[in-house]
Amino acid sequence: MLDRLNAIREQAVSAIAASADITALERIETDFLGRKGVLTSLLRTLGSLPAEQRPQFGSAVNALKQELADGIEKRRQELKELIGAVKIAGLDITLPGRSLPLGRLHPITQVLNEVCDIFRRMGFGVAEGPEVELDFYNFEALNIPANHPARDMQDTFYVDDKVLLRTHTSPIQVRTMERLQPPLRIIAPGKVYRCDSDVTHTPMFHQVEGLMVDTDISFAYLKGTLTHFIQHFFDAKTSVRFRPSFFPFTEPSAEVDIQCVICRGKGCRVCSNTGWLEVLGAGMVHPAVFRSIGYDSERYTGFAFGLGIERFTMLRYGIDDIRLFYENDLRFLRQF
Ligand code: 2U9
Repeated sequence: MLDRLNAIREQAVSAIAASADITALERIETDFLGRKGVLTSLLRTLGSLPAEQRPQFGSAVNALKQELADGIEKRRQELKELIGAVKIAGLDITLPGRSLPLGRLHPITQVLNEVCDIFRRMGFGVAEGPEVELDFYNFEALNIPANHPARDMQDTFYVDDKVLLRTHTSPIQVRTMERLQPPLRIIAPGKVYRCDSDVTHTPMFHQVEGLMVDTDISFAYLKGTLTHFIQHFFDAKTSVRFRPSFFPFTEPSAEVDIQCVICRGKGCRVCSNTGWLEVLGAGMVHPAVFRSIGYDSERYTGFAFGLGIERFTMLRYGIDDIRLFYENDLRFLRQF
């Protein structure tokens, strides 16, 4: 019986010490000392003990009751002082906690992911590469001649004679072709750098380029793939047109326009009253590009394209100043 009393003491003492507020303490008081509590129930069994043991057991239970009542009272004072001190410090610990601010993806990242997802669903793999590149991968392998304006110091950030910050993600495709044989179907997303800065240009921006190479890839593949992409990104009814153009790395080349998403083709400030917006550049890979990385240009054909993510994001959300993306103003960024 005395062992049982010791076990009860141990249990109660540690519960009292662990109680963090008055409510928890009052629950302990009821459990051990209340009318239906552990010790009261124990006293009720007194009658079943041999008469000579009753006085000793009864006084042991009463002593424990007193001991626990004292312990509970002491803890009650401690908790009251603690709460008083916190209140004096100007804290109300009964208020609900503040929720942590939740971050989100930058609008450029959201649109970049969305563009990549559309091409992934068409079976394109995603390739990446270095932002600090060799002149060979950024220009030479892409049939961009030594006197081309893109190579000018005014347009490109050079590290030294042979090293530069990539001006497009095309070097990713060149490196991939060096590594793998056709058939090839990849997109190349990433940051690119150009010496340029105004309301529609920043020195760093994001591109997604794409490349498909096999034995019978025609211009029809290019038109079909890009029309599907545009009608998924903008609207299934968006009109698309292909205009002849020129790039050193593609022949023939085209610029791709969509019906203006702002005025629906009626003519406005954004489309300079033409009703059309240029959104992509594309073309059939120039045979000289295939030759520079060792593909048989008689056997293989392919198409390539490039787009600027900032431009797509501005058109999607009707934003007219590209610099808003890079000012880190939370009032702007929280809208996406
Ligand atoms: C390889 C061969 C060909 C990628 C291409 C364009 C056309 C193009 C611009 C769009 C807007 C750049 O961000 S932008 O200013 N891009 O017009 N890019 S074809 O052609 C390649 C790439 C890699 C091996």
